[in-house]
Amino acid sequence: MPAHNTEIADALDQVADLLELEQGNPFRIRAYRNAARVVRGLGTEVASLLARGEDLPKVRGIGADLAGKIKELATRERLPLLDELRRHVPAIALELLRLPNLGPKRVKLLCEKLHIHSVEQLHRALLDGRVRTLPGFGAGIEKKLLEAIEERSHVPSRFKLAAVEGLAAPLIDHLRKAPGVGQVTVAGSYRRCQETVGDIDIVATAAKGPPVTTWFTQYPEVVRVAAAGDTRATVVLRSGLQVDLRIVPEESYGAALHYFTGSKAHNIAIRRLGQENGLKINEYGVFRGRRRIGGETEAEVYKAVDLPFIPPELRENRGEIEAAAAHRLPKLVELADLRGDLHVHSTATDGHNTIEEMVEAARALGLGYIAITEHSRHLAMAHGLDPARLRRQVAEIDRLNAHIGPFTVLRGIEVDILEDGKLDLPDSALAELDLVVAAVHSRFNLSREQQTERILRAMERPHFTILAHPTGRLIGEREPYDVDMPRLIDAARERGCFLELNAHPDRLDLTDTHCRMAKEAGVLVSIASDAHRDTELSYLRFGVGQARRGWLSPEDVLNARPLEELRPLLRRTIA
Ligand code: DGT
Ligand code: CA
Ligand code: CA
Repeated sequence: MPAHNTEIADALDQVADLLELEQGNPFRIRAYRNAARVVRGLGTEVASLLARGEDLPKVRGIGADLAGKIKELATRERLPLLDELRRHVPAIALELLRLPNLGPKRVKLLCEKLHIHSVEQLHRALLDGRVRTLPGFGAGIEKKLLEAIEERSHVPSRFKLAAVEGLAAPLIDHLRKAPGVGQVTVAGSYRRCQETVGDIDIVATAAKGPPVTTWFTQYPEVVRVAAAGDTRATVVLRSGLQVDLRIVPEESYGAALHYFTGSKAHNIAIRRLGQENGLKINEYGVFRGRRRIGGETEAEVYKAVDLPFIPPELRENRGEIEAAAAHRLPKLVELADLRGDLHVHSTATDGHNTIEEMVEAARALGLGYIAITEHSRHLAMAHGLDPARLRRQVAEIDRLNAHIGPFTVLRGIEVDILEDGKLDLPDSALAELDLVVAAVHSRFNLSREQQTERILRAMERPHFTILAHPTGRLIGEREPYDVDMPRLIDAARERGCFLELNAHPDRLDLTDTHCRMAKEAGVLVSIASDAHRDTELSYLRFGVGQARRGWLSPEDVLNARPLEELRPLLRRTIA
């Protein structure tokens, strides 16, 4: 894709900015600014001119050299000069240049007079009133900069659970080697298995805090130490993820873990229960007056308010405290409860491993069955199956089942739900299968009414078994399509079909609240990896975390059933 004139002009302006920061030749700087203005004002796109074999119009002040640079930019070639300048100029200057009202002159003043090395330092200098003392900075600019910085820092930048897992594991390994450290546990939203995490909160125990906080801030991935004291520290990792560490004595471990696991709403409710019983509950322990009566374990915190232990995934103050008090907490599903996986791809469509390889990986995880569910022909990009290819795959699966021993490959499909609610393959083809996973992969923007009707119509088909990733959302990338979930759940119950909880960490679709709705309606949920390669079968663990947040017990989970109990459930009787 060729560059637009505005992009070319921005690059030229950037060169001018950087030259100015570097105290370059004023004539050269002016030439680049002039060229930027000219390009911005041109009636035609430079790229189209070049594509037609024409040359740039002759403009005063744009010589052969600059014209050459403009052409390079138009065809998206990199400008070596710009790369070179970017390397020389300090990163903070580049960052400051992106703020409103800050050109090279003002950036230079900030860096040289106020020694600003980070946007946070600029923020502090603005708040202290130091910035407005500089020549050329008035109250108006001060206000605009403050607004821009504060708005920027309010933009929620949350990390997906799987990404945090990858970042937290080596950090925890590092912390376990800290001098004098005892327990090291990740608390916060990560421990509650929330689908995204704002920052990691770690609770550690040690008799002496300082050696541990020092060790923590020396972790090689740390790019910034935001705060460091004797018992707490906050750092930012190279990935941008913030980490809060709290160090407490062993006797406070349970109380601190409880406090920093949250959620805040759950904590507040528990603390209020304590107050009603004349207790003070904080991150150091449970106290009656000045006497500590517990806090070494989380169980002691709950016991103090006459409650059984509440699993972290439930701690959102969404009824778990009442349920605990009534001894009606669900026994939550665990990874080990899963017997199989009902949504798996292979090389026949867009997967990366053969069916045999997927079987081996599933066996290694302790599963007893998988369903091969390739895409159907409508998904041409994924090389989806038509009836003939599906028939061949079914024959291949039958052959495989005959010699793989105590493991079963179920014959499935991930069939597209077409816009009119029809399925992408005829009933005659679907009738040959053990199960039909049906999915919306197109027309995400239908109205709520149309989208709901579309899926309900698909559910009417006699072989429809499971609705895959029921809302189509991709966390942080694509909003869910608009659909009436309570109606889908009701329909699933009436028709004997099931909903999928897609465990891919970008999806986690169903949400926790929808899982709970399905459970209350008596609709079973299939926790499925949607694996496209053997390593992705382990995504099931994220699905289990989400299912636990949705209060699901093993009885609520379709694939927590052994094959002989599963089979009759997959057979629908609607004709
Ligand atoms: P996040 O980081 O946005 O994904 O969510 P959390 O839940 O990890 O929240 P965070 O990191 O701000 O705080 C960690 C825990 O600390 C939180 O879940 C509960 C506890 N906490 C934080 N602030 C307060 C507070 O003002 N009161 C109480 N009771 N607890 C708090
Ligand atoms: Ca957190
Ligand atoms: Ca935090």
